[in-house]
Amino acid sequence: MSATSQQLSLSLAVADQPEILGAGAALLRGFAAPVMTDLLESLQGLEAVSAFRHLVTPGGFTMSVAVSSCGALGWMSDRSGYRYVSHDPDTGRPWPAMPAVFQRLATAAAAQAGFTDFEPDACLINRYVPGARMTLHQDRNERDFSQPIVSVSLGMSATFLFGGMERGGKTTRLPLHHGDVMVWGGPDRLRYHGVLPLKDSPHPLLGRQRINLTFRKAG
Ligand code: MD3
Ligand code: FE
Repeated sequence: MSATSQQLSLSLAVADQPEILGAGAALLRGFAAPVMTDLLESLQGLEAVSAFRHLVTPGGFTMSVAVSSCGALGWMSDRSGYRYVSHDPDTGRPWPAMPAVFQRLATAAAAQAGFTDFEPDACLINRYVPGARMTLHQDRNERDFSQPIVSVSLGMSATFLFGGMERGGKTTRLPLHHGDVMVWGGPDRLRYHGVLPLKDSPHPLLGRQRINLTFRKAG
């Protein structure tokens, strides 16, 4: 058994029961804590290869969240639309490989929420600084909606919004903290969701930023 798998099964033994947010949605508080050192070290390596950048939406707005990616596919947006691409447009090179600790964490979290054998091929890395936000949207650029999405929160806390299947519906607020992991699948996979403007309360390890790792099976 690898060190990471061992640390993650330990976390299963001691973690609270997942908080159930919907039939296919679970919040695993602190699930990333046992692998945090590895995770942050890997993240630093990735940032050095494929830097964070602000993308433009199809509507012509520059996003307040800066993004990068790792894995076989990376998420991309410009005036012509949203899509996944195999190369970083800024470097012309393939996206950096998904670190083993990222992959194991995502697979273990999905399994904990009841989705076995989740094998993400894309990890979108979002960086929020104070004031940055993500307006309500659905994630529908992936090929297979039967695969869940796993999201890992790092650094400053944020307020996550989850809504229904239509844009205008009621939304529920949920605070997300360093080390929390969310899994969205099944009937909750296409829910509208977003993040309120980030408040300025520096984090001891990451300073004035929030990083969110979003794992998808895109291809
Ligand atoms: C619920 N990111 O990158 S992650 C995104 O915190 C995105 O950076 C947010 O939404 C962030 O697209 C939220 C949690 C998340 C991700 C995908 C979902 C929640 C989801 C897909 C369906 C429902
Ligand atoms: Fe999303």
